[in-house]
Amino acid sequence: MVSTTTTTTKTDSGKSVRTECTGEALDTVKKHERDEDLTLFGACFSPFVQRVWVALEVFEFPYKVGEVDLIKRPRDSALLEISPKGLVPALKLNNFNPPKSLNESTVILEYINDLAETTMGKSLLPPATNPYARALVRLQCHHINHSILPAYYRYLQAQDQEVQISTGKEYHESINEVADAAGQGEKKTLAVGLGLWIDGNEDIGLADVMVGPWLYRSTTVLKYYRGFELPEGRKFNNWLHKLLNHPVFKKTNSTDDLYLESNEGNAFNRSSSQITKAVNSGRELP
Ligand SMILES: N[C@@H](CCC(=O)N[C@@H](CS)C(=O)NCC(=O)O)C(=O)O
Repeated sequence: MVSTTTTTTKTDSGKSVRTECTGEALDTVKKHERDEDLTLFGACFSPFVQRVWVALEVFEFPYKVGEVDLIKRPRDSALLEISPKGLVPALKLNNFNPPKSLNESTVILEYINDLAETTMGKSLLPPATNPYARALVRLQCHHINHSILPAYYRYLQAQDQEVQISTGKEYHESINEVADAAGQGEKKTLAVGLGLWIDGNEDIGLADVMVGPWLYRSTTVLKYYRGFELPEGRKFNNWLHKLLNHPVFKKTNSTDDLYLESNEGNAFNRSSSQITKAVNSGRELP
């Protein structure tokens, strides 16, 4: 059920994004302060960064994590060198001379997964011997990037109550569709590698990593600012529980207050982020 609770019950206190992780995420940052072959440039509140961070933790690659102050970003030439649009996540590959870099969370995720497949035989995807199962997971990922994420931000930024209701329904629907796709994938292919959706499977998969940060923010940010409730049902609840309580997910999660505070600007549609501007002008997400 999409509640009609709106921002009218909340007051804009003018808060901005936070710049230091809290809770378990802070403990994880402290364990990754030494220089390594991989440096993750991130921001503590960013769901796109969390995707990449989760993958680094899944495969236990040695990495260093560095916080970027996105408000001061234009002056942060170190970030612009490795991420031309000034977006996080960005990954610096220090084992090349000179170092190379990557940006775009989906591309970085695929890179990390390729590294894991070639160096340790582990993967977030079904085995390469089942290309159809892999393709189904990639379809889910496509839906996450092209339907779920835009719907999430349209909903979070909507100020008018009617628009909040319609965008909330659209977001709810897009989550149901990814769950349906997971269910169909389960019927059509081997369950191996299809991630936490499969009963009894504890191995996190690519689609789990891709959508997890937004599902978590649905239970905190969207719940708080919009009264949003995720879809219900035994299978969905079981999936959500396994995903949000997965050790790698928890290790990269800050405390709820950080996400609520950092998203106040989005919820009152006054953030100066590239996502906010894109949504307001009807453009694709950056
Ligand atoms: N398509 C990009 C989106 C990344 C993105 O929008 N990151 C936000 C943080 S959540 C950012 O860096 N914002 C800085 C800005 O708006 O200038 C990805 O998947 O990596």
